[in-house]
Amino acid sequence: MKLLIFLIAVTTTQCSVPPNFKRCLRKDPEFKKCYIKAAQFGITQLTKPYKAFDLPNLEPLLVPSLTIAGRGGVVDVDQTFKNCKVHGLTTMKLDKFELNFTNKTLDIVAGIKKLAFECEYKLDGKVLLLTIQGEGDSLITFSDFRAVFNASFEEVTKGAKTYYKTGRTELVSRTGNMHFQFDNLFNGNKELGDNINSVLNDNWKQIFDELYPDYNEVVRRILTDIMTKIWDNVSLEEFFD
Ligand SMILES: *[C@@H]1O[C@H](CO)[C@@H](O)[C@H](O)[C@H]1NC(C)=O
Ligand SMILES: *[C@@H]1O[C@H](CO)[C@@H](O)[C@H](O)[C@H]1NC(C)=O
Ligand SMILES: *[C@@H]1O[C@H](CO)[C@@H](O)[C@H](O)[C@H]1NC(C)=O
Ligand SMILES: CC(=O)N[C@H]1CO[C@H](CO)[C@@H](O)[C@@H]1O
Repeated sequence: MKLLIFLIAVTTTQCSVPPNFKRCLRKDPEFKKCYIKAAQFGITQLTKPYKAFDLPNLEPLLVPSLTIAGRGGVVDVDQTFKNCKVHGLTTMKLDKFELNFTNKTLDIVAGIKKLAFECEYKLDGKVLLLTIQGEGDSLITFSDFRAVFNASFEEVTKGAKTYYKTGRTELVSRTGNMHFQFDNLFNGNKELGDNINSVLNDNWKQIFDELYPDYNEVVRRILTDIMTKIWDNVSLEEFFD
């Protein structure tokens, strides 16, 4: 799988906490409560680009290209998605957002009611033994999406400031439901297209399970990228002291 996310060059100079973000102080006895609220608020603020961080508007987030290669199994389909608009990231609700400064880790548990990928697609292969082929517009929607996301950091000192360089990130995700809509399958043959869309939707669970590593990796990369841009640009001192 190849992912091309945020290929724009970075031209950053000076940074600090974005003006519409809330700060929390480590010496505050309610520090933990404060920063989970601040993080939750911060997420809702990402509906505008933040140029200093090279952080685009996340609602929707534009992803130029995503590909998933067929490799046997019940979903043996070469899938190419282009010019994707990812909807729903800023509606993420945090259930847990916990920093451990000793271990240099961040654990997040979060939910997104509706996470939708609106893309131009090209499909070629077999799904559940049926031929699927076509290109056009598509909408793939994950409902009640749940994520457990963990990151570990390395401390990097620049002058008097300490930054968290993102190391390994892990994501485990689940979805309550999935809905597929591929327009113009089989060169616009409506009957065949409607039929395949129904088969996909009736069997969404099996398809999700089969493509889980790919879907999960797409979301992990997106979350890692957003998080990295913030931690790279704001020191711990600017965030918390
Ligand atoms: C400490 O960090 C490692 C990964 O760097 C992680 O596996 C472990 O669960 C963390 N421990 C705590 C207590 O957060
Ligand atoms: C932070 O991580 C350390 C291990 O590096 C662990 O001993 C400690 O309990 C963790 N703190 C919390 C609040 O989880
Ligand atoms: C990831 O986060 C979850 C939820 O906070 C936690 O239970 C789990 O131990 C973490 N795993 C790692 C490897 O840090
Ligand atoms: C000044 C600064 O730290 N800029 C960083 C902002 O984030 C981007 C993307 O991660 C980095 O490449 C910059 O170095």
